[in-house]
Amino acid sequence: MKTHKIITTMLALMALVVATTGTLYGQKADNKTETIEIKSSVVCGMCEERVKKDLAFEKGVKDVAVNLETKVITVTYRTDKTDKEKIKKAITNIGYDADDMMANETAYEKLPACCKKDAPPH
Ligand SMILES: [Cu+2]
Repeated sequence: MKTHKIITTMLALMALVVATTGTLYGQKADNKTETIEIKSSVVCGMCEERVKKDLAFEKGVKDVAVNLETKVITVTYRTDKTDKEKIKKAITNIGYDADDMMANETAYEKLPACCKKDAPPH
């Protein structure tokens, strides 16, 4: 009977340790995010959808917002998984400028005409 109680207590303590460690680790990972703003060349809602969809698959990216008026892409990412340069590169590979980085030419050519830089606002 006594042994049983000790084992139960030990199991309970172990569960507590695991739970606590898990929580601490989770918080630590959550704290390692950064939000950046990247000036881009998005034109319309299609661009917005395209950028959001493609960046969602990019490693470490947690959240993407596109402001079509200011042409700024706001990205929240995990600093332990990726960095600003990689995200900018990913944006250029979709066919859009990212700050000082120019859009990948091949990707840009594949964009519909309405989504190109020189397209009138619509
Ligand atoms: Cu577009």
